[in-house]
Amino acid sequence: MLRLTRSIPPGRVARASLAGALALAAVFGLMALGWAAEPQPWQMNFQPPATPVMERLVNFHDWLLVITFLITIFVLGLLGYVMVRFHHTRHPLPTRTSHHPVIEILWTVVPVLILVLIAIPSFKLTYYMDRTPNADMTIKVTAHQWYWSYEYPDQGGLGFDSNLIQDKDLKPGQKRLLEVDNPLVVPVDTNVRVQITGSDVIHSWFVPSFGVQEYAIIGRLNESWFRVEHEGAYYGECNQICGVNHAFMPIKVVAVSKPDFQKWLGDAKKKFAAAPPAESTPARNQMAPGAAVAAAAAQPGSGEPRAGN
Ligand SMILES: [Cu+2]
Repeated sequence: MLRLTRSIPPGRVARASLAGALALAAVFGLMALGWAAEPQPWQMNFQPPATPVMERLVNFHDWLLVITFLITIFVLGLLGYVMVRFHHTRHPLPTRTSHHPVIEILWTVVPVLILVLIAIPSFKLTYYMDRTPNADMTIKVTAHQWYWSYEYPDQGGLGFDSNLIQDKDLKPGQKRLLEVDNPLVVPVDTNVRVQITGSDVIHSWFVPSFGVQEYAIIGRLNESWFRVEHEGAYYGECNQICGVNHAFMPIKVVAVSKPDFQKWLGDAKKKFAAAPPAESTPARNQMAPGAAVAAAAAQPGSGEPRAGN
């Protein structure tokens, strides 16, 4: 059985976001609320990181927040000093100074140094996120108006479509607008290379707790990667406005233990071999009548050949 429970140790989350939470608390009197692998009402911060990439993104964000906080306090202090010290009651005769080379060099060089200080770890992280040098498995994601299809090229071309579960079909406990019929299932502690493409318009495969956001573009194969550290269900959405049902193509990734993944693979191969996924049938999703016609007109010839078919 797939386990859908979340199990991120609170200590790790707390450490990762400590600096950010402290800074936020100092400024706004707020603490980070609502840690979960899906969006929460009134959420103020990131979802808890589920991959090393997202952990690094959160740490980098927290570090930037501290720098931003210090700069803001410094500028506010200068402003306050000028307002008090040079108030016309205290300083009736304004100075005629118009240039001060030392200060001018300082206020040019110091911000440049700060930017360089930020750019170095930023570039390092960008390259780290970009792709994994040692992928354990590959998954191909194809975006359609308005659903996703997933393929496992390493697993004999296993492939299936992932569609939103309509409100009327939701079972108790299922999340509205986030739940799908066939989630993407991956093993934990595995470097998963994701290749992402599109079949009609530009979409974007975005799973916030993974730190993965990759455009799905027709005729291009974009790449990203993730390594899920804990079993659980992780939710995302298309985040590129892609048409009338853009909001109705959620992403659900279920991470399971390696033995459970093998078990799932066996079942899935049987299930999806019995009912091979139809390629790009635009009318199946909830769709406005006019959009169905437009999408159907855009479809012929644009379908991706599916591995294994
Ligand atoms: Cu989309």
